[in-house]
Amino acid sequence: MKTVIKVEGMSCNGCRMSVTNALLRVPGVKSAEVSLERKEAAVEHEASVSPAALKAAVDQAGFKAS
Ligand SMILES: [Cu+2]
Repeated sequence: MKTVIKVEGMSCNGCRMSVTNALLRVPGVKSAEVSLERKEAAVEHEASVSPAALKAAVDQAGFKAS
């Protein structure tokens, strides 16, 4: 499954890596491609992973997911 979420608050490549790593730590996530320019994250994951869990991980990392 693939879910694309909007991510607010990223300003540099460090932010991008923080968001990427936060998403990769969610169990069931296979890959995460985060774009600074588009302010979004494309996440490849198993069906057991809910969009809410992905957004929560981003929020906990200090950013704003929607
Ligand atoms: Cu940054």
